[in-house]
Amino acid sequence: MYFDPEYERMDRETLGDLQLERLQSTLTRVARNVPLYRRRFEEQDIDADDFRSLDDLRNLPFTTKQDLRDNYPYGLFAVPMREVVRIQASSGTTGKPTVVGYTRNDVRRWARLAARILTAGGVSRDDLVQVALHYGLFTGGLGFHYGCEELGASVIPASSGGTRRQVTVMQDYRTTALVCTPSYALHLADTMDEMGLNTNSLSLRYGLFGAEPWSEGMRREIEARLKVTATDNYGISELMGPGVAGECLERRGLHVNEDHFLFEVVDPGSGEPVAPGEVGELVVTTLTKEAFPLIRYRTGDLTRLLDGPCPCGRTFRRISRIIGRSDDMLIVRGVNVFPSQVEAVLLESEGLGPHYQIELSRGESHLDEATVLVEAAEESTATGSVMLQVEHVKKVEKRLASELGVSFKVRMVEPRSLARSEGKARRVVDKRSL
Ligand code: DLL
Repeated sequence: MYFDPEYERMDRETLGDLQLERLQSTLTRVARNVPLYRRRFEEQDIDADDFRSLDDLRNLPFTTKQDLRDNYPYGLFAVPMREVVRIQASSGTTGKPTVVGYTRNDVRRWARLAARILTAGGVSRDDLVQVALHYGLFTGGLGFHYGCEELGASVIPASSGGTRRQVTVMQDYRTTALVCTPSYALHLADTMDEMGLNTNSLSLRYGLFGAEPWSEGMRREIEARLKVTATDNYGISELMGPGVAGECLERRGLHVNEDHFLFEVVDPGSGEPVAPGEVGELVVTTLTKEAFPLIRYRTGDLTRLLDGPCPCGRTFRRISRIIGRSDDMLIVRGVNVFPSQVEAVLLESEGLGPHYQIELSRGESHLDEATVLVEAAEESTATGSVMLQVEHVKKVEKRLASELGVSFKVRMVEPRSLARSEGKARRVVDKRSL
């Protein structure tokens, strides 16, 4: 039931002492080894040795995604490259993804935290776990894979895609636990229907899902169709990947691995802590990461802290499901996309005006469908043939797919046909009902 009972059930006072001790040593290390932190601490007269209480955390500056971009690729590493045994990156998007390094200890700890989350979701060494998340720079596949091995479960590294093959593997290998994104779980269920397969003939019992937003409604549908107990898992590559927080079988919020991460919830505008239980932006400080420690990292994810004991016996605090994002990053089929990246491609393409809108929907297949409506440039409609327009559209679709790592459909519309706004443009219409 617990993978690390001595930590997962630690009394809160001892946990607080452990967190403070680990925070102090993290602060000392980043001040010594990471120029960005050394500079900031000096500027603000922060001395790691003065840290006496976890409440002092709020005096430290935030780290933002922009800081990570400015220091691309290795500028925030706190150890020499010879200590780094693994490189991962934030999902899919090109431009400047965030590169994350892991020491041997980081990889070991990551495996243990993933094993905790798997255990909390019902998986044991008796299970056959099909990991249908991408293996590669994305942290999902490898993160869960190492967690399964650490736990002693039998891992089936199916990776993502090849949906019919996934179903065949699930049936033939008698998979008992499935790990993937929630939208892919529904796509698998649809494919099973198409293949005429009765899910009762499968051996599935547990499903661990994450990497994208989903809802209780989606959970019910996945559980009913795949006959699994479904749990939610939160992670983010900058911090580690999966293994940061996850639900236990009570499914009353996601337990945070608090011995390795400090969570705060702040008002995205003011940066001040919100009242207990209020929704705000999740800010995380790593307590044990060696290669890539982060201090007060603004995740952009909106959630709230849930206090009070959980009947499962774990003492770690919980967060609610991720409610949304404070910035404009979109997650399309698990790939992070910023509207600004779409815009950059459109603006460089011939025959297109600058006005566009991104529409997101979830089709019958349950997979995200992304369409960019873009106005034809006035001059191109005056002079251009339909054939030429079709050609432009195809070119742009190709560029978008290669720049973003996920396909977007492009629909050219009449000049001046998209709604204009007097304030901020509404660039994204999200019709995905979760
Ligand atoms: O998605 C790590 C992961 C892999 C987590 C597999 C769980 C399972 P990134 O690609 O860096 O890392 O994307 C991180 O995805 O900031 C959230 O916005 C979103 N996200 C992750 N888990 C959840 C979740 C992985 N359970 C970004 N619910 C985060 C809602 C989630 N959003």
